[in-house]
This record gives sequence, structure tokens and C-alpha cells, in this order.
Amino acid sequence: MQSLKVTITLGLFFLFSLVSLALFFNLDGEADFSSLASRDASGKKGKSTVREFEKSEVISKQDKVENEPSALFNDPAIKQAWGLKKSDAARAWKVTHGSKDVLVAVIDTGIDINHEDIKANLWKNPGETGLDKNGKDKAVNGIDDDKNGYVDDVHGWNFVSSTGDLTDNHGHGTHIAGIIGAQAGNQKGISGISPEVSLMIIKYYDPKVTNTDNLKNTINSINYAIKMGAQIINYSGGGTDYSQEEFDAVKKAEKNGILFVAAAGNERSNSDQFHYYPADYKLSNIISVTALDPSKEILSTSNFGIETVDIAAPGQNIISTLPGNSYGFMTGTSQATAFVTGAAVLVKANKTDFKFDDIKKYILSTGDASPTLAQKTRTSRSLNLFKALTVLDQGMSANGVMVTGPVHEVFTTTKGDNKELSSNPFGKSLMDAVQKSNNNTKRLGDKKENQIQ
Ligand SMILES: [Ca+2]
Ligand SMILES: [Ca+2]
Ligand SMILES: [Ca+2]
Repeated sequence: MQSLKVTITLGLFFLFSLVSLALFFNLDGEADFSSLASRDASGKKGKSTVREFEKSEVISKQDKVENEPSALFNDPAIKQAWGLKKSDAARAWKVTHGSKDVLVAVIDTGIDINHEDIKANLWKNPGETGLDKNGKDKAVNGIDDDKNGYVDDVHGWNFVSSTGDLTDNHGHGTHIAGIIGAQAGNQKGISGISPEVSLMIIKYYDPKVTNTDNLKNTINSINYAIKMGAQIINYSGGGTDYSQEEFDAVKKAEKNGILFVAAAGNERSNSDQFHYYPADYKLSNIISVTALDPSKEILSTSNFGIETVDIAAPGQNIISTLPGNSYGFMTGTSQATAFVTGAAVLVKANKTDFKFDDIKKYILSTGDASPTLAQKTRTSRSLNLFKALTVLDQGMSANGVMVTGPVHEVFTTTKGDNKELSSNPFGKSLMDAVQKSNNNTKRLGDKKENQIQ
């Protein structure tokens, strides 16, 4: 009888262990690092210091990509990048390829600094580049040459290990960086949205390091980006708890003129009711981005909200770079966020005197409108790279409709502001122009609650 009890107890324990393992690994056999991240940050789930990177795991990975030459660039995998086609990248690239003068901070899981398709676009801290007085390379001499408080921070900083080692032990950060700024025309891999850019890499999370405070690392990362002069921050992560310290850091970025592009989150929820941060802070420099599938519907996994989520961009099965000179597909609002960041780089490169509010306005007020997006986003729009560059160009819309009045009043940038676009003559002309160039706009125009703010 006693041995039967022991057998049953052991059997139950074994079954429980199996179930626990099965829960930790998802169906693709990928470890669920996002739940791990939650536990790492706080010791237990639900505490208010959690910041997770988005739940977008590698779907498939390939070391070599199919040879599909593009009409524009010779990057072999570019035709697998449906998001580039749907966001009108080819036409946008006839206007600009971006610029190395635009500095983007990618706050994520690090990067493969030697990746064949990204390394040319990594930012180099001028204060940690070149030779020191002893003839040693400043990047690796073990000295904080620019006295910014960080030793050898040549491409950015790792706040998990407090070193300049940016090694990406997940792949998420390398994937995001590639979407924004993989090199084009090098006969390798893909092309980023902005194939010319400077990428500052700041690491706040590592799945291999336990007991990391992701929120604290996030705040430190934002402050580093501000200190080192980033113009745009890409943050493809977040959590459901408000943090005053994080709010203050993003507000400091706002004061410093930095655009903050943030993932709306993959919680399957309405962010108007269940907030997701930092995307939902009421700050004028934030763009909150949700994800689209190839038919331009918002993913069922993506957060949405007509008050809180600004715009939608491609986010399903997105091909990009992965560590080890490889490439693969990932899904989530993280990927969509990187699309919008890439768009911001193109706009800034095309109009160098633009401030963050100009960039935000051009991106949010010129996308493709659709009735289904009207139910789920503040602008009713999905990203269109070409329109973001050209619709407001020189007071002339892309389809030739002349617009008049001050550009700065077209789009109000603070969430919750109910200022009517139609009250402004320039805004009305713009809306008319955009509506004429869009098949779905008649229905949109009829719906008062969905008008652009
Ligand atoms: Ca330094
Ligand atoms: Ca140094
Ligand atoms: Ca390439």
C-alpha cells in the first residue's frame, strides 16, 4: 500500500513537471522568454517593475535566402518582405534612402554587431573611435575616452551587464535593427526601411541573465539615448503598469526633441481600457504602433484603441536579420514599431529641419485610411512611406491638390486633444487630398467619431 502511494506521488510529480516544461516552451519549440522576462524583472509575476520585450519569437530561420532580385535593390530576400511593398517603400526610396546623419536608438536585446547586413549602419560614438594618446584603439582600450560614464561604448551600451558588449542572445534586437536599417544594394539579405541610418544599440534585456530589472534598464537606456544625442528612439517593449520614472525619462526625451516610437503591445486588448506603457503615456513625442497582416487587418494578438493607438504598420511574418549572418521571420507590434521608426528616419532625412512633431504629423496624417482601422486606431490609418514623404511636400499633395495655411496646425500631437482637423484650412485641404487618393475614404469621412484629430 505504501509503495503504491509513493508510485502515485512520483507519477503525479512527473506529470506536473512535464506540464510545466510544456508551458515554458511554446508550440514552435521556442522557449517563452517573455514570461521569463516577467519573472526575472521582479521575482514574481505582476509586480509593477516589469518591462517585457514584445512576445515575438523567431518563426523560422534561414542561413541563406532565396535569390529574388529587386527592381530597386539587389538584396536577394527583399521580395519576401511583403511589408515593404504594402507600405509603398519602392516609391519612397525614389525620394530618399535615409541618411547616416539620423541617429536612432534601438532599445532592445542587443545586436549582432558583425552582421553582414547591418554593421555598416551601426552608429560609432566619435568619442570612442580612433586612437588614444598611446596609439591604442579607443573602442577597446578599457578607457572611458569621452568621459560620458561608459567605458568603450562605441556602438551603444549594455545595461544588463553594464558593459559595451552588445551580444544579442535572443534575436529580437537584431531583427528590429534590420527592419529599420539593414543595408540595401549589397547583394545580401534584405533592405531596411531606411537603408542609410546610424543605429545606436542599447540593450535592456537578455534572456540568459536572470534577476534583471527590465524597467530600470529601460529607464537607463532612454537616458543614455538622450545623453548621446539620438533623434529617434525605437522601443519595442512595454508593460501594463505605469511607472513615474519611465514617464519622466520619456518626457525628458520630449524636452530634448526626441521622437519616441513605441509598440502598442501584443496583449490582445483594448489599450483605451487596459493601458500599456510606455506607448500610452500622454506625451506628444510618442507614436504608438499596432501590427497589420498582409491583408492590412490588425492582428488578433495586437493591442488596439481609438484613443491610445496611433497607427498600424506591417507586423506579421516580417523578414529581417538575425544573429550569425542569418535571416528569419517574426510577428508582433515590435516589428510594426520598427517600420514606423524607419519611416521617421526617411522623413527626417528628407526634411532635415523637421522637429519630432513635424515628423509625427507627416507619418500619422498621411497613411492609408480604412474603415476597419477606424475601429482600432486613433488615425484610422496604416503606414504609407511614400505618402509620409510627399503628401505634404512643398504645400502640394501627392495627387496635385494645392494646400494652404500653416503646416504646424495640421495635426495635434497630444493624445486626448479633441481639436478638429477640419477647423484648420490647411488640414481640410490635406484631408480632401488624402481622401481623394484613397479608395475607402468616403465611408471614413461619413463617420464623425473616426475623423483624424
Ligand atoms: Ca565612453
Ligand atoms: Ca575607450
Ligand atoms: Ca542587404
